[in-house]
Amino acid sequence: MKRIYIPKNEIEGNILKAYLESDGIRTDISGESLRGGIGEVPVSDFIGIWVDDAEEARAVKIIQDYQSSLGAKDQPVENPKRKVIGFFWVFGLGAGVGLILGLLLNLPGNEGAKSPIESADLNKDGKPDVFYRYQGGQLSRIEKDRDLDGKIDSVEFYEGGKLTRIEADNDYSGVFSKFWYYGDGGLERSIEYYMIGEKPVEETSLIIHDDLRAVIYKDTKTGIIFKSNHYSNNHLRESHLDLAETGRFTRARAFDRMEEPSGESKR
Ligand SMILES: [Ca+2]
Repeated sequence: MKRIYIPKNEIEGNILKAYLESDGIRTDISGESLRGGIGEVPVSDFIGIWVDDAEEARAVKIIQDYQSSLGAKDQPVENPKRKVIGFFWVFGLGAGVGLILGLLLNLPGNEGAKSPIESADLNKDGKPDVFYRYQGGQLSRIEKDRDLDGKIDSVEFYEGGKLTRIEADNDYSGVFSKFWYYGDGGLERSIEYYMIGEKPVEETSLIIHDDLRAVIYKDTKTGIIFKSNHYSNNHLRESHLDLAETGRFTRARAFDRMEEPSGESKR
């Protein structure tokens, strides 16, 4: 086995592993710690992506293609645990901001003051349901209460006037569980958290130039990727499965243009 790459973070490591394995290259991400608890893995513990010596050239090429398709842009380090805390933080903040704003906006003499926050009342019930927050004169955040229950359920983040991220509570449960990340090429990645029975799932979609390329399903309790779907021209072409969560894909399915199964192999 040969180490060919040190991923920047867990997500990149998992995506690359899925990519390489979908091309039939046996891949190990070193460090069993990767399969440990969610968010407990410091970036420095990532020792690397390993492949068989004979596959080195092919694997390096696949990784280079992947990177150039991303524009070799530095992504922020993802920390899943921070993210989970993130939703609650945003949710709490949203509720808090809503409350404070409600008070502020009702203060007499506040009109005309240069506030870093503007709001709109879309359903005209007298209560604002969209908040625009500014930092240094620039839009930094749009917070929305889409179901009009008084709680923020979607937050758009802006940097330099450009949308960088959306966080949403799509089922209005009070937990922000869906995240979209935008780069120069538009939507690059989305992550959704949900349960399949007792299994907490993190579903990561990778989009390159408006094309869905891969969707990776991870059990966040075990840290194991149990399914990796690969697309071309937005059609599902391959699915790699590790339903027993052995840590290695044990089954691969191919799909035809109609997304009907056209072949299956076991390892
Ligand atoms: Ca709401």
